[in-house]
Amino acid sequence: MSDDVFPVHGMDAVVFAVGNAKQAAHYYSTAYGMTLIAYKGPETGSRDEVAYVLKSGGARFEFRGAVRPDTDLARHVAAHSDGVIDLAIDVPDVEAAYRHALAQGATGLAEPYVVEDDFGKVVLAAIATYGETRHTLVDRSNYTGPYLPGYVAAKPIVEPGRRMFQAIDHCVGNVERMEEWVEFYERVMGFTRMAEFIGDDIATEYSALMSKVVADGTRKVKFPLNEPALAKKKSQIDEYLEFYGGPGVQHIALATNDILDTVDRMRAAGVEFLETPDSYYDDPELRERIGNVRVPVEELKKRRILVDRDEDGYLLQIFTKPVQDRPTVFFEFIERHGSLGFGKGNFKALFEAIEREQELRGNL
Ligand code: TYF
Ligand code: FE
Repeated sequence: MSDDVFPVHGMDAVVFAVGNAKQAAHYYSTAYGMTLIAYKGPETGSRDEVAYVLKSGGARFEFRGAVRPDTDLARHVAAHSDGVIDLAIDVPDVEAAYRHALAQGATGLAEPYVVEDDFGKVVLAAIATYGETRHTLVDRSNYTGPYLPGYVAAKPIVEPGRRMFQAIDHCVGNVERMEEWVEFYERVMGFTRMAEFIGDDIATEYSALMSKVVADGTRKVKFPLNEPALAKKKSQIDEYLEFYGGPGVQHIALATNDILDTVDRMRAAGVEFLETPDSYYDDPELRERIGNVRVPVEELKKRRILVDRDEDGYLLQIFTKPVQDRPTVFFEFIERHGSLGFGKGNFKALFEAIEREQELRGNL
């Protein structure tokens, strides 16, 4: 028995609105090792937009592109550039989740509805979250098709190789008032605050942001929320808000079992990562702080992978540079060994690396 007011199974998909979905599908296939599984477009009866659905293990991304100019999707891309429009959540009961959310004050964007084809049926509904982002609530437990009715199965763009990540670990939002959105997830989804946060102590010293994390009861869906903090320097969150044109998804963290291999192959494919300075690895306190990890620090240093330990275990993590023209959305790769945290011990080094990039862009 569970008294969870808003049970979830996990993330269903991250949906991106992009200027060129065809090329995005190619990039995420060749550089992120993802596999194209489904498609819709004019040839399949979708007149106004194309969509490419890619997966890597249990992680699913959808890239949507406008075929016609005067559509909401085209407007979204013009306003925000490439970005995340939907953090879709897999729930056991869409109707119950949607009713609960609305009763708790959420804005409904789509009443529960059923879509069907020969593969079965899917129940969907949608609620609004920060900025122009939404949460589609999905129950696909009675569906065996490639993605959703309306999409056809598609062949991989390149020969599928070893995958580079297997799950969505967490999805981070940049907002103007973090506490407002923490309370939103507590109230609307019954999520709870996780221990890790960046308070104004760390904020004023070097991060220039405040951050809190909410998660569902099973910790399968984790949403950190950042807000800009007044610090010595212009906040990276302000830079995001300015260039994205409002609140939105800042980064998606992807779980990998072999971050060394992931980084090696992604770098070889041309993916750019934040550069951590040598001093991070040469600091004698690092080895003390992290204790025994599965690889020598030298191997981490070679690849600029960060490491952090807490009472539950340790984690390895690395961040890409922004993946579109604007300094907005980026990715994190994370290999967890017991730790449930987000790399608190790395915040200083991480935010300094981000600020070096901000400075190069003339935005500091
Ligand atoms: O998701 C997190 O909280 C960590 C830390 O701009 C973090 O990845 C927080 C803010 C940020 C980059 C990383
Ligand atoms: Fe993160």
